[in-house]
Amino acid sequence: MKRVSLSLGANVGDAAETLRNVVSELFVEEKIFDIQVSAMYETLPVGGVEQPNFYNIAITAMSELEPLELLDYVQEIEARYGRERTTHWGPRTLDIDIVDIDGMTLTTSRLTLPHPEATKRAFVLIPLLEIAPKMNIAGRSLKEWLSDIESSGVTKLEDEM
Ligand code: A4P
Ligand code: MG
Repeated sequence: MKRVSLSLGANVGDAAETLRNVVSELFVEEKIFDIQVSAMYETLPVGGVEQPNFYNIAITAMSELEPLELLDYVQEIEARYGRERTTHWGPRTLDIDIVDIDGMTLTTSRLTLPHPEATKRAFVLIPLLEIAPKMNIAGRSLKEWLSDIESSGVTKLEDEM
Protein backbone atom coordinates (compact mmCIF):
# COMPACT_ATOMS: atom_id res chain seq x y z
CA MET A 1 0.00 0.00 0.00
CA LYS A 2 1.42 3.37 -0.98
CA ARG A 3 0.52 6.95 -0.11
CA VAL A 4 -0.13 8.96 -3.24
CA SER A 5 -0.66 12.66 -3.76
CA LEU A 6 -2.36 14.20 -6.74
CA SER A 7 -2.84 17.72 -8.05
CA LEU A 8 -5.95 18.45 -10.08
CA GLY A 9 -6.57 21.51 -12.22
CA ALA A 10 -9.23 22.72 -14.64
CA ASN A 11 -9.97 25.97 -16.42
CA VAL A 12 -12.42 25.14 -19.20
CA GLY A 13 -16.19 24.96 -18.76
CA ASP A 14 -17.51 24.78 -15.20
CA ALA A 15 -14.12 23.91 -13.75
CA ALA A 16 -15.24 23.85 -10.11
CA GLU A 17 -18.08 21.48 -10.98
CA THR A 18 -15.69 19.23 -12.95
CA LEU A 19 -13.40 18.92 -9.93
CA ARG A 20 -16.32 18.15 -7.60
CA ASN A 21 -17.54 15.44 -9.99
CA VAL A 22 -14.10 13.87 -10.24
CA VAL A 23 -13.78 13.77 -6.46
CA SER A 24 -17.16 12.03 -6.14
CA GLU A 25 -16.05 9.46 -8.72
CA LEU A 26 -12.82 8.76 -6.86
CA PHE A 27 -14.81 7.97 -3.73
CA VAL A 28 -17.26 5.70 -5.58
CA GLU A 29 -14.75 3.77 -7.70
CA GLU A 30 -12.58 2.63 -4.76
CA LYS A 31 -9.38 2.29 -6.81
CA ILE A 32 -7.76 4.52 -4.22
CA PHE A 33 -8.63 4.60 -0.50
CA ASP A 34 -8.52 6.83 2.55
CA ILE A 35 -8.99 9.90 0.36
CA GLN A 36 -8.34 13.40 1.71
CA VAL A 37 -9.37 16.39 -0.38
CA SER A 38 -8.19 19.99 0.02
CA ALA A 39 -10.36 23.04 -0.29
CA MET A 40 -10.84 24.44 -3.79
CA TYR A 41 -8.53 27.24 -4.89
CA GLU A 42 -8.86 29.74 -7.69
CA THR A 43 -5.41 30.34 -9.17
CA LEU A 44 -3.80 32.62 -11.71
CA PRO A 45 -2.57 30.66 -14.75
CA VAL A 46 1.11 29.76 -14.64
CA GLY A 47 3.20 29.14 -17.74
CA GLY A 48 2.82 32.24 -19.86
CA VAL A 49 -0.17 31.14 -21.93
CA GLU A 50 -3.02 33.69 -21.91
CA GLN A 51 -5.98 31.71 -20.51
CA PRO A 52 -8.75 31.76 -17.87
CA ASN A 53 -7.99 31.31 -14.16
CA PHE A 54 -7.69 27.74 -12.95
CA TYR A 55 -9.45 25.90 -10.19
CA ASN A 56 -7.07 23.60 -8.34
CA ILE A 57 -7.37 21.00 -5.59
CA ALA A 58 -5.02 18.46 -4.03
CA ILE A 59 -5.83 14.90 -3.03
CA THR A 60 -3.94 12.37 -0.93
CA ALA A 61 -4.93 8.72 -0.77
CA MET A 62 -3.70 5.19 -0.25
CA SER A 63 -3.34 2.92 -3.26
CA GLU A 64 -2.27 -0.57 -4.24
CA LEU A 65 -1.86 0.42 -7.88
CA GLU A 66 1.62 0.34 -9.40
CA PRO A 67 2.82 3.81 -10.51
CA LEU A 68 2.00 3.25 -14.19
CA GLU A 69 -1.36 1.74 -13.28
CA LEU A 70 -2.13 4.89 -11.29
CA LEU A 71 -1.10 7.00 -14.29
CA ASP A 72 -3.38 4.90 -16.55
CA TYR A 73 -6.19 5.41 -14.08
CA VAL A 74 -5.84 9.20 -13.85
CA GLN A 75 -5.43 9.51 -17.63
CA GLU A 76 -8.59 7.47 -18.12
CA ILE A 77 -10.42 9.98 -15.92
CA GLU A 78 -8.90 12.93 -17.84
CA ALA A 79 -10.06 11.34 -21.11
CA ARG A 80 -13.56 10.85 -19.75
CA TYR A 81 -13.75 14.55 -18.99
CA GLY A 82 -12.84 15.33 -22.57
CA ARG A 83 -9.50 16.87 -22.01
CA GLU A 84 -7.93 17.95 -25.28
CA ARG A 85 -4.14 18.08 -25.33
CA THR A 86 -3.50 21.07 -27.55
CA THR A 87 -1.22 23.70 -26.04
CA HIS A 88 1.47 22.64 -23.59
CA TRP A 89 0.60 24.40 -20.32
CA GLY A 90 -2.58 25.65 -22.01
CA PRO A 91 -6.28 25.41 -21.10
CA ARG A 92 -7.72 22.07 -20.05
CA THR A 93 -11.03 20.65 -18.88
CA LEU A 94 -9.11 18.44 -16.48
CA ASP A 95 -5.45 17.81 -15.70
CA ILE A 96 -4.43 15.29 -13.05
CA ASP A 97 -0.77 15.21 -12.10
CA ILE A 98 0.77 12.63 -9.80
CA VAL A 99 2.84 14.74 -7.41
CA ASP A 100 4.36 11.91 -5.41
CA ILE A 101 4.06 8.20 -4.61
CA ASP A 102 5.64 7.37 -1.24
CA GLY A 103 8.67 9.54 -1.95
CA MET A 104 9.64 7.33 -4.89
CA THR A 105 11.99 8.65 -7.59
CA LEU A 106 11.18 7.50 -11.09
CA THR A 107 12.12 8.70 -14.58
CA THR A 108 10.43 6.91 -17.46
CA SER A 109 9.05 8.17 -20.75
CA ARG A 110 5.52 8.21 -19.33
CA LEU A 111 6.03 9.11 -15.70
CA THR A 112 8.44 11.24 -13.68
CA LEU A 113 8.27 11.16 -9.88
CA PRO A 114 8.12 13.36 -7.98
CA HIS A 115 6.36 15.59 -10.53
CA PRO A 116 9.21 17.84 -11.75
CA GLU A 117 7.19 21.08 -11.60
CA ALA A 118 5.39 20.47 -8.29
CA THR A 119 7.92 22.14 -6.03
CA LYS A 120 7.85 25.33 -8.14
CA ARG A 121 4.07 25.70 -8.17
CA ALA A 122 2.12 27.35 -5.38
CA PHE A 123 -1.14 26.05 -6.92
CA VAL A 124 0.14 22.52 -6.17
CA LEU A 125 1.91 23.14 -2.83
CA ILE A 126 -0.68 25.28 -1.03
CA PRO A 127 -3.65 22.89 -1.42
CA LEU A 128 -1.40 19.93 -0.63
CA LEU A 129 0.01 21.55 2.51
CA GLU A 130 -3.52 21.77 3.88
CA ILE A 131 -4.04 17.98 3.80
CA ALA A 132 -0.42 16.77 4.11
CA PRO A 133 1.37 19.25 6.39
CA LYS A 134 4.18 16.79 7.16
CA MET A 135 4.87 15.78 3.60
CA ASN A 136 8.35 16.11 2.09
CA ILE A 137 9.35 16.30 -1.54
CA ALA A 138 13.00 15.56 -2.31
CA GLY A 139 13.96 16.02 1.33
CA ARG A 140 12.28 19.39 1.93
CA SER A 141 8.93 20.14 3.50
CA LEU A 142 6.16 21.72 1.43
CA LYS A 143 6.54 24.87 3.57
CA GLU A 144 10.23 25.08 2.73
CA TRP A 145 9.54 24.75 -1.00
CA LEU A 146 6.81 27.38 -0.69
CA SER A 147 9.13 29.86 0.98
CA ASP A 148 11.15 30.00 -2.27
CA ILE A 149 8.30 30.95 -4.58
CA GLU A 150 5.63 33.56 -5.24
CA SER A 151 2.23 32.42 -3.95
CA SER A 152 0.01 35.48 -4.31
CA GLY A 153 -1.96 34.05 -7.25
CA VAL A 154 -3.58 31.31 -5.15
CA THR A 155 -6.88 32.10 -3.43
CA LYS A 156 -8.81 29.67 -1.24
CA LEU A 157 -12.53 29.45 -2.02
CA GLU A 158 -14.18 28.79 1.33
CA ASP A 159 -17.51 27.44 0.06
CA GLU A 160 -16.63 25.58 -3.12
CA MET A 161 -15.71 22.01 -2.21
N1 A4P B 1 3.85 12.62 -16.98
C1 A4P B 1 5.12 12.48 -16.54
N2 A4P B 1 5.17 12.54 -15.21
C2 A4P B 1 3.89 12.71 -14.77
C3 A4P B 1 3.31 12.84 -13.46
N3 A4P B 1 4.06 12.80 -12.34
N4 A4P B 1 1.97 12.99 -13.39
C4 A4P B 1 3.50 12.60 -18.38
C5 A4P B 1 1.21 13.03 -14.52
N5 A4P B 1 1.70 12.93 -15.80
C6 A4P B 1 3.04 12.76 -15.90
O1 A4P B 1 1.11 15.58 -19.58
C7 A4P B 1 2.09 15.11 -20.47
C8 A4P B 1 2.58 13.77 -20.03
O2 A4P B 1 3.24 13.90 -18.81
C9 A4P B 1 1.54 12.72 -19.75
O3 A4P B 1 1.15 12.04 -20.89
C10 A4P B 1 2.29 11.78 -18.78
O4 A4P B 1 2.70 10.61 -19.42
P1 A4P B 1 -0.16 16.26 -20.13
O5 A4P B 1 -0.98 16.64 -18.97
O6 A4P B 1 -0.76 15.41 -21.12
O7 A4P B 1 0.50 17.44 -20.98
P2 A4P B 1 0.73 18.96 -20.92
O8 A4P B 1 -0.49 19.69 -20.70
O9 A4P B 1 1.48 19.24 -22.15
O10 A4P B 1 1.74 19.21 -19.76
P3 A4P B 1 1.60 19.09 -18.24
O11 A4P B 1 3.00 18.84 -17.76
O12 A4P B 1 0.54 18.21 -17.70
O13 A4P B 1 1.18 20.49 -17.90
P4 A4P B 1 1.20 20.88 -16.45
O14 A4P B 1 2.63 20.93 -16.05
O15 A4P B 1 0.33 20.03 -15.61
O16 A4P B 1 0.69 22.33 -16.55
N6 A4P B 1 -1.73 27.20 -13.83
C11 A4P B 1 -2.52 27.08 -12.75
N7 A4P B 1 -2.75 28.16 -11.96
N8 A4P B 1 -3.09 25.89 -12.40
C12 A4P B 1 -2.89 24.74 -13.15
O17 A4P B 1 -3.43 23.68 -12.81
N9 A4P B 1 -1.75 23.77 -15.05
C13 A4P B 1 -0.96 23.84 -16.09
C14 A4P B 1 -0.64 22.61 -16.82
C15 A4P B 1 -0.34 25.12 -16.50
N10 A4P B 1 -0.68 26.24 -15.65
C16 A4P B 1 -1.48 26.10 -14.59
C17 A4P B 1 -2.04 24.83 -14.28
MG1 MG C 1 -0.56 16.75 -16.63
